[in-house]
Amino acid sequence: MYDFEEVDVSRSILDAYHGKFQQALQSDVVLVGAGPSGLVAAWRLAQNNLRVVILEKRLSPGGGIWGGSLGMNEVVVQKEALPILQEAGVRNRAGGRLFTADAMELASALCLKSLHAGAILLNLMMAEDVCVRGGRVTGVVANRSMLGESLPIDPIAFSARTVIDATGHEAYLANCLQKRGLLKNSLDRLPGEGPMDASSGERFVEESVSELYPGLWMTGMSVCASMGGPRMGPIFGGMLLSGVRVANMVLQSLAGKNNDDDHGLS
Ligand code: 48F
Repeated sequence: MYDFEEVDVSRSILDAYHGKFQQALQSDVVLVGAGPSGLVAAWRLAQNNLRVVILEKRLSPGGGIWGGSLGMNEVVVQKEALPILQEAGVRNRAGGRLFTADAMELASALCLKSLHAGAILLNLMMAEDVCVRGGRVTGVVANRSMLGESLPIDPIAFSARTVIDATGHEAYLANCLQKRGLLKNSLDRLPGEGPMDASSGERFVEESVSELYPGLWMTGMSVCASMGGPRMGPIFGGMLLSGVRVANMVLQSLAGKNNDDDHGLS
């Protein structure tokens, strides 16, 4: 007979989850979306001692990785992304001019790497909106997935120094700003993705990583969806490289802000 009762199980969950939730309420970086780009960015940022929170609306993190292409659970990457696979301990196979890896292995490894680096991942957490103060994104408003859509339940705010939109094809946070006319372009809606051009898309998703609005950075497919880059289909190297790039740019930007604060410029 084990020495515990049901109430001990319930209390353990509540204590641990609420501890995690408390910590998540205020952080350096909130990332919305736990696909390949978001997980790699979270891993890199947490590795650099930032307080990182990932909000994912689905039950399972991993985004589009699991399904590979047509449900064939292999992902394709180009050689430029191999160092990321190697660092994550993901095995790969050469296949012509490209390389493949098991989709399950990649999704699991990226989750584990970001968590072990210190990121907090809250699943079933749907970002509904952004917080904007003084012309800067200062956080994310989120609700329990499905609850917010079906019942009159108010969301909760997660504050951060920087927010990253890693919501993939939805570019959800960028759209929140766009529909209110807060982005510089005067379009009614974001340009959306262009037609497929795999190699140009892969370049675009990495090279066009940027701060779309003060405090809001874009990575992964949301870069293409918000800036009109080509789609690229089932190749994932660009997503991983885009995650590394946004992490490096955010680190640089936050380091600059720390220096400004040190010099009384904030
Ligand atoms: O779609 P997703 O995997 O984004 P990504 O990192 O990678 C794109 C590739 O998977 C693939 C591709 C490869 O060539 O084109 O599509 O850009 O992951 C996005 C994650 O964001 C979550 C969504 O459930 C998914 O796991 N997500 C989207 N909107 C929200 C969200 C939201 N409003 N709140 C929370 N999570």
